[in-house]
Amino acid sequence: MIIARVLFCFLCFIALVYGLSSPDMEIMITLRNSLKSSKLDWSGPDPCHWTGLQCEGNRVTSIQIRNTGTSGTLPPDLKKLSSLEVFEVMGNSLTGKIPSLAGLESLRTFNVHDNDFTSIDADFFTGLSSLRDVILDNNPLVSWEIPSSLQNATSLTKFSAARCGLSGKIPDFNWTHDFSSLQTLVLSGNSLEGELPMSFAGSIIQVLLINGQKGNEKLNGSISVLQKMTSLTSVSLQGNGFSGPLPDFTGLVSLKSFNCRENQLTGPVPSSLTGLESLSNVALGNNLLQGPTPKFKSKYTKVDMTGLNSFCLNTPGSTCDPRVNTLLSIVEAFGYPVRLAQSWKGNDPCDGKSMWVGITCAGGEITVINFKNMGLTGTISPRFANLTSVRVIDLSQNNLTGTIPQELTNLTHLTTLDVSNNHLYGQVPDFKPNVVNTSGNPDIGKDSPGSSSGNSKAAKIVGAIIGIVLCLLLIGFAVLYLVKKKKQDRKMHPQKYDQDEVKITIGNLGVGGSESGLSGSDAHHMILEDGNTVISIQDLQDATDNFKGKNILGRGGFGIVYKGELHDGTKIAVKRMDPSILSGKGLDEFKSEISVLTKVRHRNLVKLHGFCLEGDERLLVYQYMPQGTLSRHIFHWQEEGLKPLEWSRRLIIASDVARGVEYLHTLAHKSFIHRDLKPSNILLGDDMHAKVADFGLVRLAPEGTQSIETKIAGTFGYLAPEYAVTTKVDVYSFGIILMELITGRKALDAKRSEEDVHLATWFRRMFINKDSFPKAIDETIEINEETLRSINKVAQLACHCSAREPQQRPDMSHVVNVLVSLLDQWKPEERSRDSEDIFGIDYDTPPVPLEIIEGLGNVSLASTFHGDNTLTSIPSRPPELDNTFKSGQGR
Ligand SMILES: *[C@@H]1O[C@H](CO)[C@@H](O)[C@H](O)[C@H]1NC(C)=O
Ligand SMILES: *[C@@H]1O[C@H](CO)[C@@H](O)[C@H](O)[C@H]1NC(C)=O
Ligand SMILES: *[C@@H]1O[C@H](CO)[C@@H](O)[C@H](O)[C@H]1NC(C)=O
Ligand SMILES: *[C@@H]1O[C@H](CO)[C@@H](O)[C@H](O)[C@H]1NC(C)=O
Ligand SMILES: *[C@@H]1O[C@H](CO)[C@@H](O)[C@H](O)[C@H]1NC(C)=O
Ligand SMILES: *[C@@H]1O[C@H](CO)[C@@H](O)[C@H](O)[C@H]1NC(C)=O
Ligand SMILES: CC(=O)N[C@H]1CO[C@H](CO)[C@@H](O)[C@@H]1O
Repeated sequence: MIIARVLFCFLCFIALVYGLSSPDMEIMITLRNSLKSSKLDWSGPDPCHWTGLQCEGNRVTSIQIRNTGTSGTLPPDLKKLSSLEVFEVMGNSLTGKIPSLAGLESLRTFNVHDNDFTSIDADFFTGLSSLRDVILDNNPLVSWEIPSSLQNATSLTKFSAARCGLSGKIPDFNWTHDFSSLQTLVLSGNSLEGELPMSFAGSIIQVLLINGQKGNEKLNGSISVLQKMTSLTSVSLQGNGFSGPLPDFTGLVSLKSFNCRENQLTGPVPSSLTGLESLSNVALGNNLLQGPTPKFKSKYTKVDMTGLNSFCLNTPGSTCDPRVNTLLSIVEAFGYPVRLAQSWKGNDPCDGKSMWVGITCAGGEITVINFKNMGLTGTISPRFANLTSVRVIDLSQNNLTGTIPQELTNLTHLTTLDVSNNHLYGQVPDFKPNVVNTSGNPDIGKDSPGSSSGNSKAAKIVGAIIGIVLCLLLIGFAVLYLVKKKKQDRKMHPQKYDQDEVKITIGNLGVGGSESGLSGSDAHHMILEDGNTVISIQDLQDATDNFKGKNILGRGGFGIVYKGELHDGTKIAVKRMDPSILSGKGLDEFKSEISVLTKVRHRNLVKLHGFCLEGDERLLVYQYMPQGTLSRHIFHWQEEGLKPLEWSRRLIIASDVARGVEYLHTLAHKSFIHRDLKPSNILLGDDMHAKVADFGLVRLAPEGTQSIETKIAGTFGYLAPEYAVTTKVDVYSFGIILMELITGRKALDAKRSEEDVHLATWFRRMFINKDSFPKAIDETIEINEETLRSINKVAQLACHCSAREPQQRPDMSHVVNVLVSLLDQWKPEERSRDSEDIFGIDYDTPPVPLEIIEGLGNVSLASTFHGDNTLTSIPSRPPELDNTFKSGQGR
């Protein structure tokens, strides 16, 4: 008895020491001391057991204390939590500075909205290369600008900084290139000024809310760049100083909400907007819009037109007077100047009362156009020729470019065309004598502006010099490249050259994943990043007892997986490729796996320790996952002598897998499709958390391409019905896995009657009938009212995921949200028991995560198809939008 006690105490002591030795302990205690909250239970020696915290190993990965009435400050050295992935403290009363988290490479989510923070460091975003979601809304940060360090956050999908004291300009970053995943940009209710950066063109931004900038200087200039932002779904520009016309909306086929109220927009509402089928909300009031009052084609479009504009008539769709149309077509070439739009109201330019600026009439006909010195830019429209009665046109002292249109010579009554002091060029058409005055246009008579002979000679000489320099540079690079390539070849075949070479380069990778972003067979060379160890064949032979049969963990289509142990005691799983398939596809597969795994780091994806490419050997070394595959635990638990999985555990596994796949789908510059998701490719650790394995089939989906050439691969039963390989094929497979988790039945069960062979079909049938459904649930799951509710939700999700039509399936981010919210709803008692179960165990096992690779996939590689590569996700509509439509200032 005494011995047992002593032993127990000793174990406690060990656990305590171990707990305290967590590298995060010190900073977590500092954090605890700087926060005040009555709701958080942050007592106890192990931070991993504190409310709202999650750990992996003994490192804190997630801090989520939203809406907990917490006050206090954040410690300046918070970034010592170097494994932190999720930081969410929204809806509290935290004050002071948002400390720099520069360098936290794994940080994915940073959400501090609705607090009382007053400052943030300009280097906040430096090195945050995994950062996806940033939400800073509603904090009284004192005047700060969007920092240039944001360019380091290349994985950004959502940047929301509404009402948080931003000033200055929206920086002219290379938005499309640097933020190739950015879908949501919210900057409402700040004090931003300046113009929209032209580099927004081509971006995949879907939600752009920049309404309600305060102060005198607001966002201004043209909104023409929107035309090239074809992914936009929701736009609010309300309450700014934007001017110029509405752009062409033809390409914006997903646009649902467009709010441009309270700006200085001019020109007619284009038919590309009124005809937009996708549009459900549009608000145009309080601008200077011209032409006919728009009539929207779709009856589902809700139109808010309250407030003033400069439309010719109030009845939607009624056409304007021909003179109005002519004048509008003339000023179109000037970009619809604000000054004219302010003055030109109504439908009669010759109505003595309304006094249209620049227009003089006689007998209802326009006789004089006087636009002298109005700061006009743009060109002279040929449509002047429609003003058949005009006598005088004065366009002098503006900044007009282009040529004088030939059509103007048709104006038979024209006595004066004064275009003096502009920047016109080209031949002057033949007018009657003394009609045209072109003085003060330095380039008039020349073919193009600035083509004076002296200049062009100088330019030619400069051009020649630049050409020569470029040639020399090119030759230099070519030589360098050849030298480098030779070196790399040498590294490729170390046995041929030098056995001591450490860094290995693989040529002709089957997929991209190289820094250059090359994909397909175009990718030439990839230097593996530091940190991926090359492990020698000798070490692997030692580790696996020279690949002894007793160490075999599994067999797959491409080779055998062995269990092993390195000299330092690290347990590993070694995937040894079958020599017979080392060439061709097998090798491609192997290389693709390396290139993907070295890029991909996520706690729900299996980790690659290292690899070995020596002689004919092609070996991958993974962490060992002691609990094996998910199939073991849901289909074979009886044979294996395991306990069946509880529902809460299944839910956790499902959300782990969903997170892993979501990550794959939304990687920074590239998106990966797994294509062979199934329970034998899902591995469990001792903490019973899941990681997705086997990226052998993952192919890089090049960004921006609508279709990719792909090989069809995968496992029957999990394979989506369509040929097109998009991220939605994984969503389908995931739906099937959810069904398996619910029923304990395999995707294909040959023992069943013919109509029930396919799990998906059977499941749907059972699910439709609420009475029969409980019979479909795995009988090892203990059902009570609450579990049943949860299972029902998951069943619904499973059906949604495995919908026949890919576009009907949700995105993985939606799936993650649903599962996480189900986990959140779990009974508190269940949860605390569960989290002990998850995290407590970490201190009993060695710190090295142990994993295995199994299920290399009975994969067939078949013909080539073109697929529609759907990579974007539609974010749920932000609450922001509804408010901005109503209040305008976005408060
Ligand atoms: C953005 O970066 C890409 C790649 O570096 C480059 O091709 C492109 O011209 C850049 N765009 C702008 C507007 O600088
Ligand atoms: C936009 O506003 C700035 C001041 O913030 C001003 O200098 C600039 O001329 C304005 N641009 C336009 C096109 O109105
Ligand atoms: C202007 O003239 C062109 C041909 O000269 C004609 O097709 C067009 O309908 C006219 N536009 C208006 C607004 O009168
Ligand atoms: C006209 O252009 C010149 C340079 O091209 C510029 O300096 C001047 O400010 C411009 N004037 C107006 C009224 O825009
Ligand atoms: C001028 O008008 C005549 C007929 O009225 C037409 O044939 C000709 O094309 C017009 N010229 C231009 C340059 O518009
Ligand atoms: C042409 O315009 C210039 C500048 O406005 C003026 O000085 C000159 O007198 C004009 N020439 C004629 C012939 O009207
Ligand atoms: C714009 C910016 O802050 N860039 C930084 C990105 O990160 C590297 C180091 O990781 C810095 O050197 C850059 O200055």
